[in-house]
Amino acid sequence: MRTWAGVVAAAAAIAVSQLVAALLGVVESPVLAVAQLAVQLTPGGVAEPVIATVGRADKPIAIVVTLLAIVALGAVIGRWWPSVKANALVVVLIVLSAAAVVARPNTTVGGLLACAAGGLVLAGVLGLLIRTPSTHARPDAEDADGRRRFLRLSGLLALGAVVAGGLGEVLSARSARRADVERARSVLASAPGRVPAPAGTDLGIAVQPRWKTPNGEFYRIDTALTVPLIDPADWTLRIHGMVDRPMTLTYKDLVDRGLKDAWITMCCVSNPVGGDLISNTVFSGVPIADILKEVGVQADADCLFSTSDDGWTCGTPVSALTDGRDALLALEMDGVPLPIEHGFPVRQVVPGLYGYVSGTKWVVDWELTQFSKVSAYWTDRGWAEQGPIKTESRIDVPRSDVKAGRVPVAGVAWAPHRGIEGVEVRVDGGRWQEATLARVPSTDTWVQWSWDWDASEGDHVVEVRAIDKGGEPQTAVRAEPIPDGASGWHRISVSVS
Ligand SMILES: Nc1nc2c(c(=O)[nH]1)N[C@H]1C(S)=C(S)[C@@H](COP(=O)(O)O)O[C@H]1N2
Ligand SMILES: [Mo]
Repeated sequence: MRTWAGVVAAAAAIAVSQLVAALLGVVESPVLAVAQLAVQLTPGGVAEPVIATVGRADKPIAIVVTLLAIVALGAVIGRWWPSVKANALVVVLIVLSAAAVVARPNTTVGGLLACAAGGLVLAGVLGLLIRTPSTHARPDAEDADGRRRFLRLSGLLALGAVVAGGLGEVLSARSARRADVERARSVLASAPGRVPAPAGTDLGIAVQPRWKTPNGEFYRIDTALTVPLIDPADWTLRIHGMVDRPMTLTYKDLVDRGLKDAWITMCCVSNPVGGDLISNTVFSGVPIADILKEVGVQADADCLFSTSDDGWTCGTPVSALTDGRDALLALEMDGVPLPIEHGFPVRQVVPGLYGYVSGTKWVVDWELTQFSKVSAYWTDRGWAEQGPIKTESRIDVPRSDVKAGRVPVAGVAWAPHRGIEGVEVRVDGGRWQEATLARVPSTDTWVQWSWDWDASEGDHVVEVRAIDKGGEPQTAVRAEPIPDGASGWHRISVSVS
């Protein structure tokens, strides 16, 4: 009974804190702040396999685990109620959630009030429930009347919690804010597919992913449980640190400079061999090199340390931003303003570097500094400071078992900014055979390849490897994504009948 009372009290506390947060216009409620902090405190070695297995479900899972943890804590507090211990735990819960709120960027007093409200409701509901006869005077006695009263009361409270929580969701400052930002996004110039994919980039093989990834299929990786919602009119990028002329840019400043289009393949360092955390599209933005020239980067600054609106950080080598490659402060992808999930209003994209060291979404702050003085979100968690994308190749076709005879084998290969010179395929460890390559507009994108296989009946293993334009073959050495990206040949097993 006490445990149940604790559960109900915790549910009521969560609901009320959500409601208070919504009423006070808090964009990130205490529950979300706690979940986000838990994500941040998860060591890289744990995060990596979790992301690899659950993929995009990582965000709802983090929130559900947080809710369950709070409810479990409520159950413990209920068991101990009333006691000094139980009260102390309530205080601990308030302090911890308040700490989580404060630890997040954009903290408001409303968030702290929502924490306090949650704690008070927890204690209040327990006080109410556990004073009822069935749990107070003789908890084990068969006091049917008291029992019924307890159930009715806790049922009512549980219902109230659901209603309050639901109301909080409806009133949620977040959904209103999201609608505002979507509106702001929709009035910006937009021409989906404005830049068509260059001719010959697609081999046109059925079931193979297109060379240009549609925005809706572009892979997504970030630590944001709820995405930052930024009105472009409010967006600024503050540039400071080891520069001669610090400055702050607005969205309009970028638009006024004119946008450059560049086809860029982005890849996540967590992409396993054969994985799909890689996509290709045309980004439009202002060359980062131009902006760095304007602010005057000091000679001994080797790192652009960028911070997003949600506090995520990233260290990018200044050399990769100023060596002439199409490193962009991007406003658009595939002709439309960045989708909110992909960094609206402004993000970075740098050809040749994994996203964790280059692709800051919702970027708001640039500090020119030195790698020896800073450490970024993922380097803090065991990933390498430098993250050039490794040469890799993947087999996409065939996807299932095939009939004997002529079988198209096809996929993609990439060595962004070095470029792909050739792709080779072999069957059952035999001789490497040269695949045909599709065209590409630059060295910055992946390239489609295909090879015709005269398949004989039986079980076969097909393998692929790429050679970059420097003549360097893709390594056969298997490496896990941690610390600087997976390597090894992708192989598939095919049954031919
Ligand atoms: N603000 C922010 N930017 C971020 C991240 C993040 O967690 N937060 N993740 C990075 C990583 S690890 C990758 S691989 C790319 C992914 O970009 P996408 O989601 O648009 O594909 O974004 C990068 N930028
Ligand atoms: Mo990533």
